[in-house]
This record gives sequence, structure tokens and C-alpha cells, in this order.
Amino acid sequence: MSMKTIEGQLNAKGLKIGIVAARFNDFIVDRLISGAVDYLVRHGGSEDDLTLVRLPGAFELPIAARKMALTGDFDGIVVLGAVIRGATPHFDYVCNECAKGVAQISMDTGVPMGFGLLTCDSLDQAIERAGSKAGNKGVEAASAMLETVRVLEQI
Ligand code: INI
Repeated sequence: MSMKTIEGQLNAKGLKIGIVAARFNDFIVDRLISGAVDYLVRHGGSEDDLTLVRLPGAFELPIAARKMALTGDFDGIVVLGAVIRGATPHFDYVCNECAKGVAQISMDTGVPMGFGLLTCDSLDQAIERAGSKAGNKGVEAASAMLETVRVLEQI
């Protein structure tokens, strides 16, 4: 086939990456952070090129991701948090605002963002997605961000 195809190599060498993570449900979020860092280092990145920013909860993640993106110092950002449904609609507001904010900031700044926000009905679901039987969303978010950075470099 003669079609030109652009794909990203999963190589983090030389990239400056921001990780923006919530402290709420930190025993889950810490596993997402470990997964993302481990993934990036195993794919050629250096811990010296990673910057971790911690914030109170998922609601606060977009504003920090925005400020990091606007510095121009980061090739990509991984957004990590865990929202677990409670008895009130609070869950929906927090998830929606975080997702909307991250999508908007990524579009406005052109900085790729990996969206690693767990939105779970139960603690068990969160544990499953933080490094046990349903994988690790931190790894997936880091991988998606990395692939997007490498694709955008070529377009
Ligand atoms: N923040 C989370 O990151 N996860 C949650 O599960 C959560 N719940 O359930 O309330 C949560 N709430 C806090 C929110 O993100 C803000 O920090 C808070 O509203 C202050 O602005």
C-alpha cells in the first residue's frame, strides 16, 4: 500500500512529562501514579524529566493541568484521580467537570493529556483498575499520552 500512515512510537526518551494527581482516594491514586511512572521509565523516559503535582481532588486537576500546559515546559501531561460514587450526585459533578476541563485544556493548549480518572461505582472497581485484575489506568493514560505526543510530532 502506498498510503502514508502516521503512528507514534512508544518511546518517552527526552520527553518532559507532567503528572497531575489527586490526593482524594490516595491509596488508589498512588497506584495509578506508580503505574504511570513505571511505564514511562520502562519506555525510555527518565524520572528526572517527570514532574508530579498533587491536588486535593479530581475537581482541581484541570486547573493545574492547564497551568502546566501553558508553561510550554511539558510535552505531555497525565491526569490521574479516582472518583468513587457515593449516595449523592456529587460524583457526577466531579467526574464531569474533570473530564470536560481536561478535554478543553488539551484542545486549547495543544498539549496531549492522558485521561486517567477512575470513575467507579465501588471501591472494588477502583482497586481492580489500579493495578489488579482490570489493569492499571495510570499505565493506560501514560501510554495514550505518549502515543499522542509522538503522533502529533509527525503531523
Ligand atoms: N474527589 C476525588 O478525587 N474523588 C472522589 O471520589 C471525590 N468524592 O467522592 O467526593 C472527590 N471529591 C472532592 C472534589 O474533587 C474536590 O476536591 C472538592 O469538591 C473541593 O473542591
